Amino acid sequence: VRATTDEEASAKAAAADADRGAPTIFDKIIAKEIPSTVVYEDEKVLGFRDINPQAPVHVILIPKARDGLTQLSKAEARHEEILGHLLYAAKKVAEKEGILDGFRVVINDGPTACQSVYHLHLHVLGGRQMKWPPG
Ligand code: D5M
Repeated sequence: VRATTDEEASAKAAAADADRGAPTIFDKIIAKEIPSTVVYEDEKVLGFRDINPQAPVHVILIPKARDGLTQLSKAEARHEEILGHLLYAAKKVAEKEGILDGFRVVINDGPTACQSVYHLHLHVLGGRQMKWPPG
């Protein structure tokens, strides 16, 4: 049995909280109870700078209403519209941030992928040469 990293352990704890329907830090960001640097906002989604950026541009894009969408694997038919809205918003973020020439959109799903916040979110990354495969 290999050692579990801190990141894996906290991802598992967060998934357990999500199963109980617990709110996340993103609810506080949406309510402006904690500060964030907003780069994109419309009636349905909010985009703000990641607190721990992995690239010169690293924006987190979330639906304002979680509506059961703790992670992509919980998506249901009713979420189709917001999922499309988020992806198109990711393009608008890339445009606003000047990285349309090359950017990456990531969704970490579940503890195995090290998802740490259980409110669906897209990572929009760019501003440097990206590598493949990701870690
Ligand atoms: O990514 C969750 C991301 O959320 C991770 O990259 C850090 C970011 N994060 C967490 N808290 C904050 C605050 N308060 N402001 C901005 N960004 C934040 P995951 O895919 O779940 O690993």
